Amino acid sequence: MSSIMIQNEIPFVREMMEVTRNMWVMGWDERNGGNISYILDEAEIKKYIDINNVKCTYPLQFPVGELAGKYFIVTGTGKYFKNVSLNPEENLGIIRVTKDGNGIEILWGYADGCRPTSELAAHFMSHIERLKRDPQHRVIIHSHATNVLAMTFVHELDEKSFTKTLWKMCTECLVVFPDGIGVIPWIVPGTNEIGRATADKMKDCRLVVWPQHGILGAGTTMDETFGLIETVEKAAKIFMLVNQHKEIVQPMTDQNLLELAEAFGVTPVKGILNV
Ligand code: 2HA
Ligand code: ZN
Repeated sequence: MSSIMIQNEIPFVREMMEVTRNMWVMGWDERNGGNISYILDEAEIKKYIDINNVKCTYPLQFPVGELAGKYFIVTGTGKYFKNVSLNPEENLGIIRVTKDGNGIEILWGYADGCRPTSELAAHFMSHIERLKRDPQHRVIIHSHATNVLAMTFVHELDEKSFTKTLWKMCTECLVVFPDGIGVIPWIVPGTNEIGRATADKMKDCRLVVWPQHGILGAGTTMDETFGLIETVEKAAKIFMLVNQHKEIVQPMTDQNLLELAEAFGVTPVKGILNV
């Protein structure tokens, strides 16, 4: 069996191959756009790789003591989602945060010598905040989802208003993300600053929009996290389609949203509905 076929058999590598392929096919992650990190259990990794064989170690600019000893599979910096399923060992890596939280150890992958995503600060800082909220949290996905990005050019960037518009674009939205969407100001990508701003929003919600850039989603599984972004992207697409017309003739009302929340037993984040 070739090494690619062996990698196909590893469930978490397979999940990364499938989700990156799907996101590329959706047209959301052009070139090296987008990145994913996924927390793995040591017991699961040990079935497939030697966790004592550290290929290399390097320091982090931002200490992450809260993640010390944790394992992740992470897309490589500069790598294309298009190519992950063709060559996972070159485009993905498995890393472990050092015991002091000041560095990472590469255990597998990045075969041509690359490193984890340039957005590692945003990923790690967001993982820390989401784990505080939910010990089952595992996945952060960043994507250049097309219509979300487009919407940030034409919709006001107030996060309450942004959330409400999306809730009203598809009936399922409020049920899928009752905790709403955080929106940060435009910040240079790949910096600790964008990481900090994103993670601050992740304290209260699982979706953060980066204006004129894309979106981050957080979840307990790959499917859930992908599904969150997919739902927002669909709603943003409806918004962009509807927005080509002068006015919405049949809007969803705040009362509709309230009834929906009651029917599905979700609690809309406070301060958005006026009923
Ligand atoms: O991985 O998407 O935000 C490239 C990017 C940076
Ligand atoms: Zn990006």
